[in-house]
Amino acid sequence: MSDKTLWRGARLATLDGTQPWGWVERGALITEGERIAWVGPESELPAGLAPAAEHELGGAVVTPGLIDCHTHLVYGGQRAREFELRLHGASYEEIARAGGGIRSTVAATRGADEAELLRLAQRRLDALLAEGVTTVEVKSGYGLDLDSEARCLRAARALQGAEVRTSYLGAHALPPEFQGRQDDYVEAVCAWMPRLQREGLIDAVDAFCEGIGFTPAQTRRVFEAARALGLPVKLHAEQLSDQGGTQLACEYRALSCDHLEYLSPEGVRAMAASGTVATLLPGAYYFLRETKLPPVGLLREAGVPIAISTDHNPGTSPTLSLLLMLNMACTLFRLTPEEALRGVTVNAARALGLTDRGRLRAGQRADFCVWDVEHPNELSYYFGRNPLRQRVWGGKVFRA
Ligand code: DI6
Ligand code: FE
Repeated sequence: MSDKTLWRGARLATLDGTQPWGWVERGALITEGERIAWVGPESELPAGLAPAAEHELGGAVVTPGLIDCHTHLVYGGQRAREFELRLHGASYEEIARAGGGIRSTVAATRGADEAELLRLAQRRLDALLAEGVTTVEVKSGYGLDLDSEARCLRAARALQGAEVRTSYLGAHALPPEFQGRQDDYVEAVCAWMPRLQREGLIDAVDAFCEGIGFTPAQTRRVFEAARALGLPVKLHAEQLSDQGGTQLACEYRALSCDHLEYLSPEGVRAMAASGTVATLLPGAYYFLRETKLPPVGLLREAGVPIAISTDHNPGTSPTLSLLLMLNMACTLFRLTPEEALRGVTVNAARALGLTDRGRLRAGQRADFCVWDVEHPNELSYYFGRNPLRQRVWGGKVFRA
């Protein structure tokens, strides 16, 4: 008895091959267990196939499962009050310097146990799943001591419904107990790393290189510690100012540099040379009312792969809609709808160091979405509408 499942009557955006969208007008897919066994035009389906199950999709669009490659999903509390203060005139940086901002979330996170952190994060993840997310990256960075960072990473690992990749972001902000001792804190972040890795809690190491975050020299310390453990790195870089963090991250062959509004032409060249993905975060750009655009034209010309993500976090991007980010990537950053879709699939996979997902191709994971649209450009066109019909994760079907 075959355990193959046949999906037919699909309009496929495979994002594979040389056609725009990797388009197949009358397509079919065969899945076997967690993998895609075959993809192509329905007219070329292998003969003698006896699938155990068959789905007729009636012309619905199928894309790879969506990948949200930059989130801070695990934290306590929320920051609507800070949003209000900003509307009364305070800036994000002023609030951060006055001990609010990230630090207020740190206090709420430290006060929550693992079960509570998991419950809150699962609710947030469920919103992402409802729009077709099948892989999500989750950062720590609101615990800022060994136990609290471990608790957050364990909660991330325990999330259900999508594959989770974790990033250790100990160097996110300075915790109050290290006030005036930034270098000591960076040493502590490095010292905790092997213990967290031994517990299987770290897939990559991240840092916030910024005037209100950590200096390039401190970021380098963190990256050295990661390299010594064989862990890949990524970086919050050039979000509020140009610190040259990107060039530094590229020395360490970073998987991705994220935000990048203030990225310089030298930074773009460094990314192209190291094969680093540019992860753009339109939610944070929008919510901070940033006006400096990331250098999309230069990134494109240099052939730097562009990913798009929610950056879900309570301070600068409280969105839980990756589809809305597709629209914003187009309206605010002028990406094309195809670039935007590649940004939440194949390039997002690459930003996580994953090569087994992000396209519809034989051998890839059977992670895909069935959409009630006629063309995948509609995914970027609507905002505030969710046309997901089915989400298939590891070959298993979840209805929207
Ligand atoms: N950049 C951001 O936009 C978030 N973290 C970071 O490094 C903001 C985090 C927060 O305000 O809680
Ligand atoms: Fe972030």
